[in-house]
Formats: sequence, structure tokens, C-alpha cells
Amino acid sequence: MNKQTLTVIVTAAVTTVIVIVAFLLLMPMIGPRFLHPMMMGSESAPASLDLATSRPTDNGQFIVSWRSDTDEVPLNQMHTWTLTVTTPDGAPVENAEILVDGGMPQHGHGLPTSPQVTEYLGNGEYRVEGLRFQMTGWWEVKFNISAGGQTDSITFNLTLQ
Ligand SMILES: [Cu+2]
Repeated sequence: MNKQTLTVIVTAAVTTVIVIVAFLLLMPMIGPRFLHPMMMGSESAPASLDLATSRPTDNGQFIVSWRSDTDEVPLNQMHTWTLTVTTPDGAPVENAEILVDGGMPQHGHGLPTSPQVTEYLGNGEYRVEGLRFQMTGWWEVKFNISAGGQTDSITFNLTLQ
């Protein structure tokens, strides 16, 4: 083996090591983008996140609260919520038209399912079917509510462990 060949081999080996080390160091940054389904719960939600389950809508038209029909919001399991909509005075809002949206702000993806309000239960309560959160972390669930000629929306935050 001559000196030139040895130089080429050493250069190739050093380059390989540098590329591997650089890749490992960059993983925390590129990971969430490319390996996001495998990186469950690796990011923490903002500490200031409002996790209240009962809040006024963005423009104060309605007061909305949600509860899951399960004890806790389950991971990766289809389940149902009950949404309660009242006026600011606490009067039930009847027969509202409600659209559901949401996603994970830190991951740039929406909900994996298309939840729907399927039934008005009376007393300002609505059944929301088809919710499923397929990974841990910070989720947003948004409701756009129209009733009595008024439309307003609300974004709830929840974190799944
Ligand atoms: Cu995600």
C-alpha cells in the first residue's frame, strides 16, 4: 500500500466519522420534522399553555366547555366528547352549527380523523364523535360555533402524556 492510497483511505474514514457525528448532533433538530411519528412526546408544550376546559369563545359570544366521555382523554383511541355551549349569561345555546378542527402546532399536522358534532343533546350540550389523538404532546381542538346569527370560535389546548 503506497502513501497516496493510505491518505485516501484515512480521508474517507475521517469524512465518514464526521458525517455520522454531524447527523447524530443534528437529530434533535431534524427529528421532529422527518421522524415525527416515532418521536412521540419528545417536545414539551409551552409552559404558559391555557389548559382550561371551559372558556369564552374568542369574541366572547359563547361560553364553551368540553369533557371527554372517557375518564381521561385516551391515546390512539376513538372516543366522544360532550361540548356545552351557553351564552355569557349561562343560557343554553340551542341547535348551534359546530365545526371541529385541530392539530398539533409543534408538528404542523392536523387531526388524524374528522370529528363531527353528531347530535344536539339538549340543554346546550352537543355530542362530538370521532376524536382520536394518535400521539402524546400538545394538541389544539378548535370549534367554530354558529347560533342565532352569530359565529365565534374557540381553541382548546390539551396535552397528552
Ligand atoms: Cu404530532
